[in-house]
Amino acid sequence: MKKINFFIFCLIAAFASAQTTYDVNWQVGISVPDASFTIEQGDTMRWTWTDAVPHSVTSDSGSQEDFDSGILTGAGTEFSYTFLQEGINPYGCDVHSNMEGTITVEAPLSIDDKFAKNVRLYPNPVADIFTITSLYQLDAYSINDISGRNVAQGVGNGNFTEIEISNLNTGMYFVTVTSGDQQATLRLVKK
Ligand SMILES: [Cu+2]
Repeated sequence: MKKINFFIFCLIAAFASAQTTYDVNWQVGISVPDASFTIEQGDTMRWTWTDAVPHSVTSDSGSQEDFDSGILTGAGTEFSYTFLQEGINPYGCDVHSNMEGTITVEAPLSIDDKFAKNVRLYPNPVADIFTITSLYQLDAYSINDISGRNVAQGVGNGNFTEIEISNLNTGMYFVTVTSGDQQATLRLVKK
């Protein structure tokens, strides 16, 4: 009996430790990509009000799960929601129609998949400066041209890394980003 209890305890502990909380800075002007993530069942999204304007976090009528913070005001206000069902959850702010995003919930993903599905760069094509957003904090990036020659590299800056490439020739490049053991490569066009 004791043995079985311990086994169940371990099972619960292993399951619980796999769940993750992800942060969104919920503010006027947030872009759709910055408000959209692909997570897995059991993960929690946490929206933090980072301006002094009233907002809500409210699921759309076609959302897989229903969630609604109500309209709240004040920098530092938080709303968290744990997603338990696989599905697509478009949501937005009831006050600002252009504050919107989609939380896509999948069956448990590998860490590699989770990282790769949540790295984005914009604008693309880019003239001077582009931003890499990622679910996990970036450690480093490197940029190679199509012949594989390294043309730039540097350290990451948390979940938002801005990179200036006005000195590069126009054309296609491959941006490789790393976070811990995770790595992903994205295509970038310099115009
Ligand atoms: Cu709002």
